[in-house]
Amino acid sequence: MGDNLARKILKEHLVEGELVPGREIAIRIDQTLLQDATGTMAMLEFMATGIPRVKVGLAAQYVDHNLLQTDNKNADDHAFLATAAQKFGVYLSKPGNGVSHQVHLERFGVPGTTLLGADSHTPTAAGMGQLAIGAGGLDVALAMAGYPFHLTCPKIFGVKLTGRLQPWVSGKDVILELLRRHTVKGGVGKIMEYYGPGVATLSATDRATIGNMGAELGATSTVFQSDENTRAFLEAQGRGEVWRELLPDADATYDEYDEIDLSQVVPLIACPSSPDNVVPVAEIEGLKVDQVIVGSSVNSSFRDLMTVCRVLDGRRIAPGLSFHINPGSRQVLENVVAHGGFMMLLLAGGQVHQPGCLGCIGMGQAPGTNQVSLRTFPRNFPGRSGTKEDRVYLCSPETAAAAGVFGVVTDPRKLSELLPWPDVKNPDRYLVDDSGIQPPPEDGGLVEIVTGPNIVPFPEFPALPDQLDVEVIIKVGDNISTDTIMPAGNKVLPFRSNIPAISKFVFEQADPEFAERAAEKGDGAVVGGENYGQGSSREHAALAPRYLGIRVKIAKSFARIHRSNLINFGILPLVFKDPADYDRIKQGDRITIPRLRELTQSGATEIPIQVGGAQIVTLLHASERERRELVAGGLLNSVKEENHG
Ligand code: MIC
Repeated sequence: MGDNLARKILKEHLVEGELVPGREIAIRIDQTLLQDATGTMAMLEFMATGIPRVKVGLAAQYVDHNLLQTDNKNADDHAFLATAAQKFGVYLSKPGNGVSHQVHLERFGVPGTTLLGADSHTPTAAGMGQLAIGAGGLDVALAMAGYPFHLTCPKIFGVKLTGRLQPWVSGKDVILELLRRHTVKGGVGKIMEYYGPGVATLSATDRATIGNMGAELGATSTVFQSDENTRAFLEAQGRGEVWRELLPDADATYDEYDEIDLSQVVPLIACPSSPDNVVPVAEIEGLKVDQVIVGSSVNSSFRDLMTVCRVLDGRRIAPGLSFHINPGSRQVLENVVAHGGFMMLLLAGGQVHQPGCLGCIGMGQAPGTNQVSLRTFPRNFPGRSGTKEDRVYLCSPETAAAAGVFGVVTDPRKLSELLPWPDVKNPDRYLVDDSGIQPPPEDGGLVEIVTGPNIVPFPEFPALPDQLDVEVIIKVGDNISTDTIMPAGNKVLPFRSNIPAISKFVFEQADPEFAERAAEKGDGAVVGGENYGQGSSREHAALAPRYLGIRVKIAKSFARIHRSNLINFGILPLVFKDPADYDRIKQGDRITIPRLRELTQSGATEIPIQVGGAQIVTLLHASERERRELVAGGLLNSVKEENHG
């Protein structure tokens, strides 16, 4: 029985445990990625380890989220990151140089290596044959410090691709098809591995798109083979020497299995407000569109943008519609300019923005009330755009371009009536300009870190008490995303390095009084449904509630990264043994958890809790290591304990 590719890479990197799905393993990390919104906190956490220089093969710090400088805060954070990067041996990708995922693919990714990134879309690097995993900032900080990364050994979900995509259909439609079939929970606890003859028909950037949005399936990672297409992309980047071939064994097996005939995939669109609310574009044709945005975290590559340029060439954007382009990197922008695409966009009436995440994380580009916005972004969780009750749809660049021309949702295959399918390919040789990347000096010892007033020291948390007596501060439903727990956007993101300040925004959209109530009550609990904490890797969705006194979250199930983040900051992630018990708890109830410390320490799985007069059984699925962290009051406390014996 042969090995699949994910297993091969895991085997090569395994430092603890056995590759048995469900068991805890630890893997060696070769590269790390931080972006600025998660990076300031992660950098502070790295500093707390006291290690003078990063111990991974390559560490990169991107500034791509907090690009608006409306006061000192973001600029202060950038100065902090730039100087800390120099001091600790980290490559810095400066503001305007692009989105971490695209730039990492272009300049740093190496096939067959592991990449741990403080961003859930880190698996974009699947396009490069990397095993890339999104994690909380603290996990990445510890990987930078040379610690292995612990995770639950995932199942490997093999997706066999056959056939070839039809004109006007692209990688985005493939991942939307998977989301349609398997939902936002379908990948939890799994690595998605694409294999079969259809893979060779997909470019590195189409694979990157599919990898990026594997995060929307809840998957731990996504893996693609490293083949001639990977080599072509690396050679076009002038980095051909890092290529190596990586394939699954011919008789590889998978824990789960699905198959997609690429020739049968049609243009798809995710409707408000979940990435798995997917229908064929044809089904909602004619819906008036007010705004279109192409680019940001995903679908911001040369091929994607140039496809849009070619559609718009010699045409005008439909009246009344605003059409935005957010290039994935300066390199993409330079190459689009060199191929004449920029002029096509400008003459068509498009708005071209600087490379970065921008509206994808609610940094500007919010739609107006009741407006329909079509975006090639990966997420459309409620309110993420910055507008309450927003109507955000997710689609391919082809579908976005068709809406730009017709002003209404249109199956992009109808563009054939106006022009031949452009079939844009990535260039054989990109224009490469690394002036936006600042390499670290050989010795950063003398570099002084600039710490502005927005950088507030990391809060300290006490150890787990013997018993908890808490009030349920909020009860929420299924699939609550970290955008609901800890919103992003222009108003909130600048506080990512200031936990006391950012904690005021926890659950702001769902319940504006949450933060005040939680702080007033002292210790508290949150009750949730299935897949609680899906979406981003932002550890602030655990750290800020913990700061407000949340000690326990009880849910029907948790999303992977959020669950780890909860443990990292000493919040107990308890799961209802009987999901029906969810209905027996309401907001305002008092919960007592006797012998909690003892039960956590002893390895007990069942943790009985008392609600009013009744008893409910909850489960604590946690490894020995995680239990130590919970008892210590969080991962940093437990690392400090270990280091001081
Ligand atoms: C996202 O798409 O939600 C982000 C912005 O990339 C986040 C990171 C963040 O919240 O800082 C992610 O996916 O992890």
